Amino acid sequence: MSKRKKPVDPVAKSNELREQIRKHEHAYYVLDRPEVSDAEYDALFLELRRMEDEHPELVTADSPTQRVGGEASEQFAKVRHRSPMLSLQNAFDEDEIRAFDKRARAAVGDDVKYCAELKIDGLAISLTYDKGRLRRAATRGDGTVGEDVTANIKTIRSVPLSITPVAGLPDVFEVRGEVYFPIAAFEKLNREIEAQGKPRFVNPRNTAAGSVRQIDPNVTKSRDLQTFMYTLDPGGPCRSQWEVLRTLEKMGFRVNKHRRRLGSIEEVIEYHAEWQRKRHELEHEIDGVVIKVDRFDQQLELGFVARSPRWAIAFKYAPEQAETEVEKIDCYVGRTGVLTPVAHVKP
Ligand code: 0OX
Repeated sequence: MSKRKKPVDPVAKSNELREQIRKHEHAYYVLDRPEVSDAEYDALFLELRRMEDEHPELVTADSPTQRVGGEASEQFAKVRHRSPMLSLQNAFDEDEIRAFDKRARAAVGDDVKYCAELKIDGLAISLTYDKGRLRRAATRGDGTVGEDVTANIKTIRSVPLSITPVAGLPDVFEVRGEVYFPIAAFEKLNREIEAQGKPRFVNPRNTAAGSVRQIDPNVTKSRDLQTFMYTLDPGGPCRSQWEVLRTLEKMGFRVNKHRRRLGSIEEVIEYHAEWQRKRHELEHEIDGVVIKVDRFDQQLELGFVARSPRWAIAFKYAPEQAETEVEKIDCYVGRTGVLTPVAHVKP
């Protein structure tokens, strides 16, 4: 009998992908306990997005492609963001980046500059200032409603409790950016944790998220978290993303210094390649670079699709690979008798 490959049923396949992605998102965003690597998750997401692009009739209102983010935890007060916290569309290769450039130029003309930033692998936060003082800090949550983590964020030394004023900003404004775990601090924490005979934390990103969502701010304080800020809303005197970064710096925020203003998509591709080579020289993890159409008037023209700006894109890096040794293999027997082997590898 000849074995023939079963044709893929797009409805069943896309439903299955959505279920898998939902499960991984819950593990990652709600429980801070990832079950797969970011690369595996990205691959599933990309497969679903491509299927939905090809068969738009398959898109469901609750598809993970229709939102990005997690659910707010029950432990903290919920806060509604003044404007939704946007998410970034991802590009995984040069073709997708060139297509982004083409779409941008088609909409706003050829006089485009890009603000290129490193994509910090942390968690997004929003800081609300009122008359120059930090009034509230919130996590992204689902983008519309986040969690009030003010007491915890205030323990991070790089977050200004009051800012250096700049002309042209209203009393109340928001600053957004990333909280992350510096690699050295993460290693130190894991050494301490291991000395106590407890299991190591899995990765800096999830440990940062867990540290921000501690009930006791003293725990957050002990974790040596860091920040990089990149959004000012409203923009006040700024006319471009480049000016925002400079202004945030003047106001006292920590801003990443490796940003560049680039005049062509070829330079963007070079910037991406340069940081792929140099990423290990950094004191934190990055999972790509972020490209933003620099001028605000052009951003306005480009607008949004769903909850992603059409003027920005994340140009992601392929997963990291390294060799290790398997130390032992445990075998678990599931409820139905299914065996699940689990390999323990050297960190
Ligand atoms: C980062 C990062 C994330 C925010 C909303 C539209 C553009 N992880 O470093 N997001 C953004 O910008 C988004 N910039 C970044 N540098």
